[in-house]
Amino acid sequence: LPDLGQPDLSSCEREPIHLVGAIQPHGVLLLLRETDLTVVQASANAPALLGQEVLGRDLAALGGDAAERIAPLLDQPLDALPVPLRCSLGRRGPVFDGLLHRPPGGGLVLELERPGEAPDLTALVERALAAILGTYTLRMLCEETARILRDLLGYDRVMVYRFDEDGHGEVVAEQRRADLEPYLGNRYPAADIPQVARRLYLRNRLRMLVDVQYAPVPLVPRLSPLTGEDLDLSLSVLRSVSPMHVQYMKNMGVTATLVISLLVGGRLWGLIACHHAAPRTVPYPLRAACELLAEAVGTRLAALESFTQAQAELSVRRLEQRMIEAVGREGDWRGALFDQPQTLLQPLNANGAALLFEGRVLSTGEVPGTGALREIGAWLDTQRGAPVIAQAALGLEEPRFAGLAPAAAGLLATPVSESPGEWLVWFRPEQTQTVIWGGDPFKPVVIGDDPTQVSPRRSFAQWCQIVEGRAETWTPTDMATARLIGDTVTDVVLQFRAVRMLIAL
Ligand code: BLA
Repeated sequence: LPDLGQPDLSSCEREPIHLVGAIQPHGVLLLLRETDLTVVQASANAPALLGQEVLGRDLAALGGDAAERIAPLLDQPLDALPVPLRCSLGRRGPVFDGLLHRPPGGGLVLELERPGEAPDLTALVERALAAILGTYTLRMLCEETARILRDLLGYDRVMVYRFDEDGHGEVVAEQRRADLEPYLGNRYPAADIPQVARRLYLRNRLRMLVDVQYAPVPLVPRLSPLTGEDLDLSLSVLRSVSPMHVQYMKNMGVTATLVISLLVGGRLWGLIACHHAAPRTVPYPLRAACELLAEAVGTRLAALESFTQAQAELSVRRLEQRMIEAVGREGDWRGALFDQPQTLLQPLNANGAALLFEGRVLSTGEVPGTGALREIGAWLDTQRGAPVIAQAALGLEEPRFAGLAPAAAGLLATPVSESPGEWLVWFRPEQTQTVIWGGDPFKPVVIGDDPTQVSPRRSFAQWCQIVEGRAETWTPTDMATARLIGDTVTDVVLQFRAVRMLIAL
């Protein structure tokens, strides 16, 4: 393992994973000078796999058609996405699946893998795309995604892993070999996937770890002669994986992985993570198909997320309608807010809600007692200014409310009038309260100082420590919805008070 200094989580962020100077052994990497396609740097396994010395020689002289096939590609940028290049290398040269890109600092990186058996993909991809487009809830989409990928790739386990607002992960869908322990519902702390890796996964959308037992193959010479620095392997498919992560996979009993980024609106929404107990490679055409499918999943995720938001807005409109009707019928609007609690709770994914209005308290679901609610109202008055007040860890922020967790660890509030003490408040429980886990999540785990003892159970224990006293963080969408409800109620309150004044006259 690299010397990362003190064994703490910040050390993970200091590992430059794209500058490892080594690849996995299932392929060959060549760095070519652009002007004459001379090989200036190569993975140490090149002579063995290509049957000849390559350093210092130009590609055409090595035999095969690689040089010819590269020539017409040279006017492309090649710096965002590697292009596939099926080519042969050597006299009676074997055929390779090649990928070509331009790393920062110049030159061309050509990565070669022996092609494997790939099924006829057209029909498979068409069917998978239809299945993805046919889903109409996020859950259904994630489950379908895991099923499609497992059918297509045959890994023992396929998980859809979703990031929350704080970067923590949750396994939201899973397909697995029947005898494996389920990971569905598992949570992992953000630190399990360092920021450097997440940034990389925005650009390099699919990573394959073929065999955790591999010996990394160094690049020769170690530094790129074109830059005098480590070759930037950000876009490389063969890049040697961080030893920290390899150790994690070993501790988990996993031998091979394939992980695909799920992007929504340019942000890393989550990952599709495939695990296998034996070494496993996926040939390039099948990987390309998976990347395409992940792209479609991302597009569908975006559509379903905005649909969910539109539905939340629609249900606020209905709520407004019901409040106005209630004013006409009962002379009061408050009942309408609470007679169908789900319309109040569901759009905000909250477990409880309370209304503080004209000295009275109405509530539904899991909420603190009336005394505590009044105290919260008084505290909210000191926080006035913003249209919504969001606290994921109320008790950590305001110790006198610490006793409200775990049932009401997080609070989202919006004023319903100009008057002090008049608020609509939603509550969320501590995150650990909502976890479902196949095994026993609360089985004690000792967290030592040894950072190589990384494993899912230790991660879960770490996550529990991190989120202690914290509810799931309110998202910008939650805040927008709360504001919409708050504004709607404020309007109704204004009308209600105007009507009451007229009647009093
Ligand atoms: C990367 N860690 C990752 C990745 C995942 C996880 C999914 C991305 C791997 C890829 O894209 O190929 C974590 N994987 C999990 C978890 C599960 C899983 C939690 O399947 C549970 C089911 N990891 C740590 C710690 C460090 C760390 C403490 O837990 C830091 C010292 C590092 N994780 C780490 C690094 C990478 C990583 C450096 C990048 C690996 C790479 O791309 O080279």
